Amino acid sequence: GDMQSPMEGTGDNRVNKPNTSDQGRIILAFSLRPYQLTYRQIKYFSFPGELLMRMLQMLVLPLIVSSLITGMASLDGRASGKMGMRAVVYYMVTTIIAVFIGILMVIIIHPGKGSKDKLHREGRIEQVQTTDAFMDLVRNMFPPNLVEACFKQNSTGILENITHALGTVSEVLTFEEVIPIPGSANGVNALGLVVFSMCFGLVIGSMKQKGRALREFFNCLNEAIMRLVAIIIWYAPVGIMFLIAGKILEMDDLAVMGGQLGMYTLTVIVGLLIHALCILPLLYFIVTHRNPWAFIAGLLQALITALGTSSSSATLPITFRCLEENNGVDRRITRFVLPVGATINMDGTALYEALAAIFIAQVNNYELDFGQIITISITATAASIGAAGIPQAGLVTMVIVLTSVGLPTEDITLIIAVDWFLDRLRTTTNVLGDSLGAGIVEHLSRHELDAQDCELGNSVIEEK
Ligand code: DAS
Repeated sequence: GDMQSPMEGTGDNRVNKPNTSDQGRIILAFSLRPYQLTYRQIKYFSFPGELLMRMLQMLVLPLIVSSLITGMASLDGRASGKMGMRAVVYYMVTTIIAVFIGILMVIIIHPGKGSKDKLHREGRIEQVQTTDAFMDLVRNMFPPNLVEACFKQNSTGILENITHALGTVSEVLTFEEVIPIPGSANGVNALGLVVFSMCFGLVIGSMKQKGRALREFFNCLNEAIMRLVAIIIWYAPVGIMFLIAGKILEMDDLAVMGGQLGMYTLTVIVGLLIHALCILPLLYFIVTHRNPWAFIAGLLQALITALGTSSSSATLPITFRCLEENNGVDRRITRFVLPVGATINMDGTALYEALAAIFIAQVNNYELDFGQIITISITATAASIGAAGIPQAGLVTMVIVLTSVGLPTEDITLIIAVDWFLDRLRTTTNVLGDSLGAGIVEHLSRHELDAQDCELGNSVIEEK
């Protein structure tokens, strides 16, 4: 209910009469709507939100690196191997379930009726080969230059071309001046940094006495970054309020909620809700026998931040705080699992990509056979792993999914108009999946953690 209210506002053909129930929910934005602010005024208005986004992004890089290195260094090889396996199994299982729900929903609800007259259809986007895209994914795991990896993804450039093409065919993507356009030079190569930090952490962990200075350095760095996070937390509610309110003010320009697009939006929402509010909590309950809602309640701030920023990597600092402070998850787990999860585990994105690809097939009256649906499931999974945790990254990697079954990639423009909104919801699902995963991995790893506590005894206390 709450999530849908902003969309209802766009449905009534740019009538600026604010809907009373919406007004009650997000008072600030809706009471300003009748004033018809200009684009510039809206940007000024959402400035406090932009600042929050920048502060969070500022911390992400040192946070990923320091937490992974310390996390890996404080575990012995055997323990980290086991935990890593558990995390990877959890990521795979939940992502596959998410894809399955997405496919099921879009087939049952069938939002796309074959139609000749498309909403917009201009511009051609270069075709991308699935193999090239897969190679880009692996290529990014091994950045040739670590400094460059801090601000740039390595790619054959194919995805970047597509991003530019998308930017020109759509007003919507260029709209997001506050937030970097996906695939642009602003993206951190998180995957590459994750791989490097994990290996580096493992190595200095095994270096005994010699590695001590480095271990202490990164541990201390991590501690300091988390203290900065604690400061930003105070500002976060204000920033998020302005981020969301600013977006609601912009919405008049996006009033394209036609029947098909409306149904499509609804289908994605239903799919995400089923995954986030039924499947994931159930899984958490089955594994841990603990109350998932109490756990989720502790995550509320992270979930709202995800909704406000539409970036799981910008939300990462808050996710850390919520899990460690509110839910008491062991730091050895969060440091290890969260940066990896935020980078590769994106249930919401996987669900969305499979669903959107089939929607595009439906609109084109294109019958998909069973093999093609399997192909979509596999490529949607890969595309969600490859998507960076930045706004609308999933829209760009969807090119891989569409190409794999020969669907027209320029039809991404059909769904661009609502993507900013769906992006927020899928990002929230992504963050929820990562967080419940940390809880589950902690539960499964409790014996190793206990054993390590006894074994290391004093040295653990000393490092803390
Ligand atoms: N918004 C992204 C995230 O941070 C992913 C996406 O675009 O689907 O999770």
